[in-house]
Amino acid sequence: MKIGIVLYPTFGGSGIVATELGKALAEKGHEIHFISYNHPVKLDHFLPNIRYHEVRPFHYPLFDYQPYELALTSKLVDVTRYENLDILHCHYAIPHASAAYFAKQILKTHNINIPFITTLHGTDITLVGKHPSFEPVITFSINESDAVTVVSESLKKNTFRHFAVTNEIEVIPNFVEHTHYCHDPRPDDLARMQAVAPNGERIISHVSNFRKVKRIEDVVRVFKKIREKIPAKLILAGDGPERFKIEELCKELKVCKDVEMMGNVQTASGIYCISDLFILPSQTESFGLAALEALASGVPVISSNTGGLPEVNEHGVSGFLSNVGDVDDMAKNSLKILASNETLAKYKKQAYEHSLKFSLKNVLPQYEAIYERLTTKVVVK
Ligand code: GMT
Repeated sequence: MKIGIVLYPTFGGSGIVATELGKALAEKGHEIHFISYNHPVKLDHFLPNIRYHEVRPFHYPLFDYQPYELALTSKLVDVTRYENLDILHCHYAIPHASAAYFAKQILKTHNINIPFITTLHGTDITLVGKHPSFEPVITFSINESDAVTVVSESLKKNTFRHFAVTNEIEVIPNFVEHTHYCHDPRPDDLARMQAVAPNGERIISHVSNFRKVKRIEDVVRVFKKIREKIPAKLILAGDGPERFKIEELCKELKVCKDVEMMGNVQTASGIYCISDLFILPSQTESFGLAALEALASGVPVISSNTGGLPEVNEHGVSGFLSNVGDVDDMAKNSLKILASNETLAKYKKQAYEHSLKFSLKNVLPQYEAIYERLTTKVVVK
């Protein structure tokens, strides 16, 4: 099948899921066409059946705002026609789903009827999409999509709560390819572990895009409480608007010497590989892909109990859930896991086993089934 995947090329979870999905589909023999404004950060290898098409808005001095959505629409029309695509798969509603709808209408005038599927990832619904400047367009594009998927049951509920959706919504959870994550640290991992924690300190980590919604200040506060009881180091990976504030907080709490700020990393698997615990205390989280990546590396997770996180992190099994902002409870649960080598080993094992539920081989066929369904019947909308 020839599949156009429309995505954000950045480190955000939706772009990562879209890229990994495309790569896995290509490995299975599908022809994949990634469409975005930049080379996707996770598209680090090429297969003969993967192509990348760049959207470049035309700059004209009259425009205070470059009309990206129109450039994307034209690109979707162009790629669909010239590459004979069978289906478009949009990751993140804004502006991908509405551009796909518009492209579909244009393609009808060329006697091409292409179905499009929209995968909602979270902030396109919970934070950005429901804003009045987007809401009517989002509602319309969700209802006009030939299929709609969301990454968790929680996001499905939120979508119905915030938008007048009449279309069916299917839940397909995010996934991991377990072979991309380490289980037994190799010599270079052990060397990194030695560099971060030379005296065998416990290694705690957090990976995100450093936006306010991630509540990274809670990570630092939980870490301070852990470190008051046991020797520990904290790795913070990622970059974003909160970074400066977090650097200041580390100074204020006098934990800087035990905190490693990594900035953006191409792949976080090397960090999970040496971690004993992963903390994700988000204000809202439709899924929490980073938590799943940690679990897949056998790292237990301390998270908030918001949104889709309870679907990813099983309380008392793969880690623990606490109310948003309850740093005392998060620290208490962290210490429970880190209490001894035996408890840590138990939770590590349970974390890994729990993550198998989200393995690529279970999730990929669910997307393929939708592609099959939409391309075998003629959809007239
Ligand atoms: O907030 C982020 O981490 C970025 C954002 C995105 O759109 O890329 O992530 C959302 O989609 C991810 C992939 O499906 C989910 O794992 C994240 O939970 C979700 N973020 C939020 O809901 C805040």
